[in-house]
Amino acid sequence: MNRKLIDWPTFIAAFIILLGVVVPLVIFPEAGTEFVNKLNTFVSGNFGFLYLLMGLGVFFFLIFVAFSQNGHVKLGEKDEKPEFGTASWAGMLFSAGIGSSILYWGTIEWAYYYQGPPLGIDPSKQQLETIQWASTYGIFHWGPIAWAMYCLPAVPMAYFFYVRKKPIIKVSETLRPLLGGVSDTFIGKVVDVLFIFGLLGGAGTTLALGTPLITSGITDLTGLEDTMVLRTAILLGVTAIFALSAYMGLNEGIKRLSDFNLILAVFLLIFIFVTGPTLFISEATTNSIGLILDNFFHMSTWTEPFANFEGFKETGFPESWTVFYWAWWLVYAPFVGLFIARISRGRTIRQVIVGTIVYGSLGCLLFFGIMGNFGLYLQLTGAYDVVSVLNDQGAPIAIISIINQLPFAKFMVLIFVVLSVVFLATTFDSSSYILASVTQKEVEDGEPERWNRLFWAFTLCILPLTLMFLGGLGTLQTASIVGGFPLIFIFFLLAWSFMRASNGDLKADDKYRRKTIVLDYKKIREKIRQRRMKKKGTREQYNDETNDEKNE
Ligand code: NM2
Repeated sequence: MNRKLIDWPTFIAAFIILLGVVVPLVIFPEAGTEFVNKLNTFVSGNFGFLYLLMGLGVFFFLIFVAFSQNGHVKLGEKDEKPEFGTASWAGMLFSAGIGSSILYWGTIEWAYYYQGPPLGIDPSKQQLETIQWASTYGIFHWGPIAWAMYCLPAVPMAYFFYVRKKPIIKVSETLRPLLGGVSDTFIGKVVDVLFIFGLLGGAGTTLALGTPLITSGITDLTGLEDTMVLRTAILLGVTAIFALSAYMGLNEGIKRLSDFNLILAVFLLIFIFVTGPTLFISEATTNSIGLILDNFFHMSTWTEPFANFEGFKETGFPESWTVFYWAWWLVYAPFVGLFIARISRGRTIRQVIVGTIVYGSLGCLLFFGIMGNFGLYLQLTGAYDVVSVLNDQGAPIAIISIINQLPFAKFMVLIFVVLSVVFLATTFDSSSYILASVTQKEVEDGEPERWNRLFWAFTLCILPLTLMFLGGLGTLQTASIVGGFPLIFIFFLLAWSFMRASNGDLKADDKYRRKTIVLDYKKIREKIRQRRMKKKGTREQYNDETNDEKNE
């Protein structure tokens, strides 16, 4: 254990911030909840549009970067090969950024939209529009804009780490071209730990959704009662798995678990696709792609501004769904960005951007298209009334009962439960890994200290667990979503800092190239001159010799 490697101010500040948020919630649960809820209503009610604009802005910014000169820049040496093959890279990226929530929302999100449709559609009529949007909107919320948000911090961080060769990936380091020496002060530390708080809340949301899902599955399989003890046992079991994976490191642990995760996920998806309504799933998913492409701008900017005028009724859909989702992706983004940066050595910036957005969105499209449309099909054909189960018994039971409609039901529920555990673990192992990296001054051989990884693995789990027991987990989630608000501005700074640094480097490169071309040109002229001289010399010699012959 090398204590010198730890960046103690950041480490301690991060820990104190976490305790500073969690302890008051435990001591003053009611006052804390009221305060945080008010803040949340204020932020998402008044600044929801900023989240939407940020999402759209980030997406177009990255497309611009990918296809500009900056996109050609290689993260590493010019002739370096990617550290991980594309399949492993895409798999790790997906497993880190996506947790068990995709199994949760992928299966059930449509049922919420089916009852409370978007875009001002009248919810009292179960019309075609309601159904198509129910099948589509989830794909949008887990689509290209969301993945662009994950990618934005990755690009500057990877750039500074691999191209400018800074020894550590940190937000403050990445902002140095703008902030200069301020990066080393208290403000730099605040920027570095801010995202840890957001991550804790985002992870708390993930755990709060994932644990009941896993317990419902286990209850269904074993007949055990869904109690707090069972939930705690499950959480500790999951923690043990991801702590081990983070402890073993990037290649031995995280990559292996992520490969396993993908194999299991592909099996589940293929099974549902083949044994379920294959044609319906294919058609509904294709239809959704068209709907999203047609309405991309409308969906990404829909703010319901005219609700409450002229008797239109406000649905609250944009705040409760799109803005909430963007905020949730946003609080995860610095961590996923750091992780993407870490695994992208040897790729070009364009490959990172296009790969993250395309593979990420495609992966989510498969989950939502296959699992969501399977549930929707059960509802529409009357084979199973998912909506009633959802309303009467809650989402986790509704989800497990959808899986129960598959052939070999119990076996598939088992696969679903194992997959939920692994999906949770693959998100948490990478977050512990990253938390350990940012609380160090330097990482030896690219890997942070093992005890540091374990420390964060347990912290990430124990704090939400405490709140789950004592109440206040919901408040923490809301708090993190609000707490992530400043990230909108940090995103802007990250983009700016990257453009400044990379344009500067490109210009310097250009000058160097031009200089070398001029130098080369000078060299060539010199060579030609020498050759001419030589020729002239030989000609003169020849003339001299022939003259001599003549004279003889
Ligand atoms: N996001 C992708 O719970 C999870 O699956 C982790 C959630 C931000 C909605 C990420």
